[in-house]
Amino acid sequence: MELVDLGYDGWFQQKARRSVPPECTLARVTRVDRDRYLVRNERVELPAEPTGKLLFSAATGEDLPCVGDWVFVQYHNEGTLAIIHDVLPRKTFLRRKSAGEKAEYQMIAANLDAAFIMQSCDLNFNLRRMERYLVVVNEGHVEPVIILSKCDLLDPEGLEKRIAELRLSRIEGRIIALSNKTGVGREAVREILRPGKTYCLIGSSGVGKTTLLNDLLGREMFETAAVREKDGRGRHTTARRQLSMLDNGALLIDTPGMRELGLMGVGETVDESFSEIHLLSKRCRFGDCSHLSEPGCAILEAVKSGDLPEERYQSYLKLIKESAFHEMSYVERRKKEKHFGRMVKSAMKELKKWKPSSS
Ligand SMILES: Nc1nc2c(ncn2[C@@H]2O[C@H](COP(=O)(O)OP(=O)(O)OP(=O)(O)O)[C@@H](O)[C@H]2O)c(=O)[nH]1
Ligand SMILES: [Mg+2]
Ligand SMILES: [Zn+2]
Repeated sequence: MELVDLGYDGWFQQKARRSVPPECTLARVTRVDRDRYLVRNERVELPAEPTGKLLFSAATGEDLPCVGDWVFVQYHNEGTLAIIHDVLPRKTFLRRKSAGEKAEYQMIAANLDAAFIMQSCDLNFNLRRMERYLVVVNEGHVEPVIILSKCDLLDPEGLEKRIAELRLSRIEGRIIALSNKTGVGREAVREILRPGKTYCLIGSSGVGKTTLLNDLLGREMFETAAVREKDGRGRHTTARRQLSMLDNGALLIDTPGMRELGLMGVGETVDESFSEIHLLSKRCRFGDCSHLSEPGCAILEAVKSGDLPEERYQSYLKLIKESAFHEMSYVERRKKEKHFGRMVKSAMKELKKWKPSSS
């Protein structure tokens, strides 16, 4: 096997040339389990540990190696342990806000060619959540592919309706209806997977990410578990992020189901995910329009005239609010939260006056 088979290309080569630590060679991180790592080189997959220097110089979790990263390693103990000295810059990435008050990120995976955002057709289906995932994927410059899994649980009309709902929310890109049970959609997924390219499965616990991976591998390599009967929620079966190589040479990363996708978009990303609103905003009378109450606000006018679905406007506000907050300190945030909440409330009230039919 060569490094190109593991996804290495000219982009990384150029980055690597700049900064090779002495006596180091390249490997790719294939598993992260808390502070334990596996890396893979041309020959083997083996355990790895970051140097103390790398650990202690990491300002945030983002600076630590994550699955999919290219790293510089030195081999020890007769080649049975790799010591990670440095992480190459990331071409693309997925990251989420860490728990806690500080505005910090946690890496999910790096150097992906596409991300499969999976939602199941049952109770898990949720447009707002989909929008959040898309923001995260866009922000990391990763191409999204939406998978609606467990489509065997829904009749064809129901499925059409869900897809229409996604499209109505201006969610573009590929949508694949998949059933791991009947095999519907599996070929469509397979067709996307290219040798030497890296893909990642993300989505709530229990939607069938690992089941799909096992199917593609052709064997029950990783554990799966039934969802809870009472609410259809998953049991957080997958505990670590793991990269596997499929028979055709594609690289697929399975991730643990995320509880709540902390979002830390920059304004730009929100604009990308809400491109039609972003376009409208250029026609607002004031350059710094908050789109809440200003006269001449093109966005509010579009909502009033019905050109822009009110739902869509609300999720835009929600995202803007969240992303703006992350750039503030905690105390600032607490203050603004109240203020912003009041402004949204009064803007909504205004709209109701204009459009009594909408709710
Ligand atoms: N009906 C139906 N059930 C499915 C399908 N795909 C997966 N399941 C079932 O859903 C349950 C959860 O599947 P997993 O593959 O473990 O889900 P996961 O997304 O990996 O969940 P976490 O690892 O917890 O994040 C299992 O009981 C699967 O058999 C499907 O297409 N249709
Ligand atoms: Mg799993
Ligand atoms: Zn405006």
